[in-house]
Amino acid sequence: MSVERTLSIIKPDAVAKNVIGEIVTRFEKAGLKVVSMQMKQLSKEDAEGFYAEHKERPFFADLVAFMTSGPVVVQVLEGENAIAMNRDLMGATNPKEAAESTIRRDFAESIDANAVHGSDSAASAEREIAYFFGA
Ligand code: RTP
Ligand code: MG
Repeated sequence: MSVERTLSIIKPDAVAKNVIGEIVTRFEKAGLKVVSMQMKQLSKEDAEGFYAEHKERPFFADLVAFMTSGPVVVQVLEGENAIAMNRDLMGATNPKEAAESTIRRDFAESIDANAVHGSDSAASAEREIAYFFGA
């Protein structure tokens, strides 16, 4: 185990639902520390660059449209095993498949409007943190 940093985004659906606080509380209760945080309206270019790995996928245009549909909260979480811990707290991409008591099970509406993003590897975390917060 090691102390890691990971990028988390509270997506437009969760911001609109007024559950920023409830989601952040889950991170904090699990021992993850919020070390940077910014509320931001993503531009089309911001969202396309962030999700560039998915640009050939059929859902890319919908994903970019959704991520720019309202403000998001972008944050860096730090803690033991933060990358995997955050993915566990989030639950599966499709909220219908997400385990009980996960963020997506409790707050997400659909595979598109799925409440949160979390880096999926150490390499992604490094790239994504730099993308929003610099080196
Ligand atoms: P995220 O990157 O947002 O944390 O989500 P994830 O790792 O769980 O899922 P990923 O495969 O990276 O997909 C990014 C986002 O694209 C949407 N998606 N739609 N219709 C589909 O089959 C489909 N697959 C993925 C989801 O909103 C997902 O969060
Ligand atoms: Mg992903």
